[in-house]
Amino acid sequence: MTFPKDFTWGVATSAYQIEGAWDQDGKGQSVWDMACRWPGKVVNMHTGDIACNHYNFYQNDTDIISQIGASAYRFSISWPRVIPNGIGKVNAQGLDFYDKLVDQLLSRNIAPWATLFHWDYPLALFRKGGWLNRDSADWFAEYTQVIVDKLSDRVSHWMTLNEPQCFIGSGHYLGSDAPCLKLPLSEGLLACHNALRSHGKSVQVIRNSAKNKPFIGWAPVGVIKYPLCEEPKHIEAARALTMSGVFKENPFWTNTWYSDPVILGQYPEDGMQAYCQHMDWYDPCDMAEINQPIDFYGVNIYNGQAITLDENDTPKLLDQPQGAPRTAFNWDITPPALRWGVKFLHDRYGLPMYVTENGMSSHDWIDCEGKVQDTQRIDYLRRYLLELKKAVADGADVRGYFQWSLLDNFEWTYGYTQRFGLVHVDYETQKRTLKQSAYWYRDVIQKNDID
Ligand code: GCO
Repeated sequence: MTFPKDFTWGVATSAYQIEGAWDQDGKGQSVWDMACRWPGKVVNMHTGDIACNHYNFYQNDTDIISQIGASAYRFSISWPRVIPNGIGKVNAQGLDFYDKLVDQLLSRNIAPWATLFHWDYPLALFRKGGWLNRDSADWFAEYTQVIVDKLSDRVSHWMTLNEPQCFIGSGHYLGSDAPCLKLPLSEGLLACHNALRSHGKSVQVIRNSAKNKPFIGWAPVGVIKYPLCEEPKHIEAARALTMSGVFKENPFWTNTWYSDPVILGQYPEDGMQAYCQHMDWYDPCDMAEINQPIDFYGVNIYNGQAITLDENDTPKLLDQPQGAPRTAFNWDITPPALRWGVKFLHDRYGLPMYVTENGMSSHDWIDCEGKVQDTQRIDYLRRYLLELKKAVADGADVRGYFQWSLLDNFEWTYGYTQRFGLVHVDYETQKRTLKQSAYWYRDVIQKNDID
């Protein structure tokens, strides 16, 4: 069995991680510009000031995408590049960049898949309270309108928010990611609620005013528990844990707290029971605003945790065995997370599924012959894609896969220490070198299958 006909094979990036040009042509600052200047927040005080300088190299980079043969490119739009203060005056030059990027992609037959928010929140709006401010949903709708007016004659594929689990959980509760807030649970939940309201308003704007019929989704993290053994009771235990609305270590690390409101119109019951005492601000009337029909479920999956049942059928979370494969990030390599994650989410929400991110960091370098021999990445992608095929065989409506990432790039608080690209970037010279994995992925795309 191959992948479905017309399967979307893509590559993904995000604005702050690759664009650089942090103050070029009237761009405003984002909370990541702030965090990068805050000692102790980002390793070695690395910044996205220059990154891959994609803002000035985008033509070259779109050539590379077509060399790889990807039929789709997932990129994000920098809100403060387009509207420097987040609301109000539009920066025509910033908007123009995305206009030209989209034209370049289309001229190469690459479908643009635009993410509206991948974490680079306008600093000016953060100073007004950011996601804690109830008006943030209107701000996001205003920004969405500007983008839709400019691009929707050519862009049909839209994602609203990328990984709310991270920019809320890590950004507003754990305090690691920008804007680096360690808020009490009540305020973290409020920021989350407003982000979900923003998603809903943004969907409405796209739906009501896009010039081309839009295909709208979003890209949360997949928080995945998967069964080691394929017996039904193990599968159901893994499913139940994957769908838990409550996690002790980090209450924001769940699927259902985000996706149930968006797709089913209510917060999950277990989460509500655990958190409602922290939600004195909660107004159930907001749920209708959050719960707008969407067309697909995008999910970012890098790994998951295996589970088993003990002799009393109580589920037990398992650590990977000692010495098991790990990425340069020290993340577990757990290919079945992709199969089960996609299947469980498809079963619960019934939407067409796209893997909007999957990939690994490794310590890649250019060898004496000028090649980047990233055989580990090839093996990683092969194993995960074989598992994705099983999800297809299980009956999940999987329509596409976006490899993270096209280019080595700025990995948030880890700066440039993690290379996730199919393409190596020399940050001194900005020279791009296709890694062996890029050629391997090109062959997968051509065959629509894996050897
Ligand atoms: C995302 C991601 C990317 C990361 C990737 C690897 O979280 O959507 O944060 O921006 O670079 O996940 O960590």
